[in-house]
Amino acid sequence: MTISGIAARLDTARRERSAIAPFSDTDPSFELELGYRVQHHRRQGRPLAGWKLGLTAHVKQRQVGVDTPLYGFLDAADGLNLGQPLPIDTLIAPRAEPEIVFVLGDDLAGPHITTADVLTATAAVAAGIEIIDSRYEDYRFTAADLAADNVSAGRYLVGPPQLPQGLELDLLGAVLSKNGDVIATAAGAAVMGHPAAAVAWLARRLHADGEAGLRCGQVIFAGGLTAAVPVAAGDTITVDIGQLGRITQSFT
Ligand code: 0L1
Ligand code: MG
Repeated sequence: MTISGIAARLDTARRERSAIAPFSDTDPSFELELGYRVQHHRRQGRPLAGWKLGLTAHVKQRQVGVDTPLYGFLDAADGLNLGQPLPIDTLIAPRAEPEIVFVLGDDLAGPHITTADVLTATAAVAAGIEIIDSRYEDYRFTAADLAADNVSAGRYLVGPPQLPQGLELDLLGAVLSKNGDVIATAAGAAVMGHPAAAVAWLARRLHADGEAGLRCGQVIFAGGLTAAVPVAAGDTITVDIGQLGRITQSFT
C-alpha cells in the first residue's frame, strides 16, 4: 500500500470511528520510518498547535508493549476548552492520561538541544489531559503503526499556564483520578527523568527527521506520566499536578 493509501485508511478510520487491523499484521516490512512518513503526509494542510510526545514514560511503554519514545502532532482543531464536556461517541476507545505541557517562548531547533535549552525557551508550563484514541483494534500496534496513527492522538486539554521559574518539574507530583477515585500517581521525572528532557529529545529528533523544529508559541505535551485510563460516558477525569494546578474533563 502507498503512503497516501495508508494515510487515507487511517483518516477514514478516525472519521468513521471504526478501528482497523494494524498495518504490520499484513506487512512485516512496515517500519518506523515509513510510519513517520505516513504521519507527515497526514499533517499536511492541518492547523498545527504543536507536538505531542508518546511513550516517554516506562509505565506507558509497558502498557502498550512498545519500548521507544515517539512523537506526533497536535491539530489545533483537537484542543478542548476547560469545562467543555467531551461526547464519548466522537472517539473509538478513548483513554485519558495526565501530562506536563510546555508553551514555547522561543524557537528550538538543532541537533544538540539540551534540557537547559528547553527550560530557557519555555514561556509557560501547565497541567494537561490527553484523551488518546487508537484507530487500531484493541490498542494493538507496533511503533511504526503508532507513528502512522499520530501516536494515538485524540483530543487534549491544557490547564491555566504557569510561569516555569522556580518550578522543579521533575519533582512535581501528578495524581490521576476518575470519578473521585485515585487511579495512578507519578512524579514529573517519570518522563525521561525530566519532562524538559523529553522536549529536548523531540527537538533533536525533529532535526534528524529534516523537520523545521519547534516554534515559539507551540504547545508540547511531554508524554503520559502514568498508564492511560479508559473513559466512558458519565466519567469525570481529574488531573492534579501540584503547583501546575488541577484540571477536570468530563465525558458525556
Ligand atoms: O496509545 C498509546 O498509549 C500510545 C500513545 C502514548 C501517548 C503518551 O505516552 O503520552
Ligand atoms: Mg499522551
